Amino acid sequence: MAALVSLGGLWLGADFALALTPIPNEETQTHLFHDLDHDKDGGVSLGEYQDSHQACMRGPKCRAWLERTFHTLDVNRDGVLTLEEFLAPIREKRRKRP
Ligand SMILES: [Ca+2]
Ligand SMILES: [Ca+2]
Repeated sequence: MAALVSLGGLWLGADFALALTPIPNEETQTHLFHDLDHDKDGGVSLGEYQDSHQACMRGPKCRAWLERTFHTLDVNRDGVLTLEEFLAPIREKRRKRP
């Protein structure tokens, strides 16, 4: 019973943290996506994604994190982020928010 209460507390904590984290505006993210898409082909390649994070690319840890983030967003693993893939995490957060 105590474990259940503690689990309930954890979930409450997670919901609270989620509620405090601002979700980026979808319109802002759409603009960002088009900024990242340098050659305007409608997709963001890893190169384009890295180009927009020049400061981050100087550190190996940040660089690895950047690549991991890109591959996480690239759901269909074709090496290109579509607007849908780019916005998916925000839409997911919005769905989870009470
Ligand atoms: Ca592109
Ligand atoms: Ca993709």
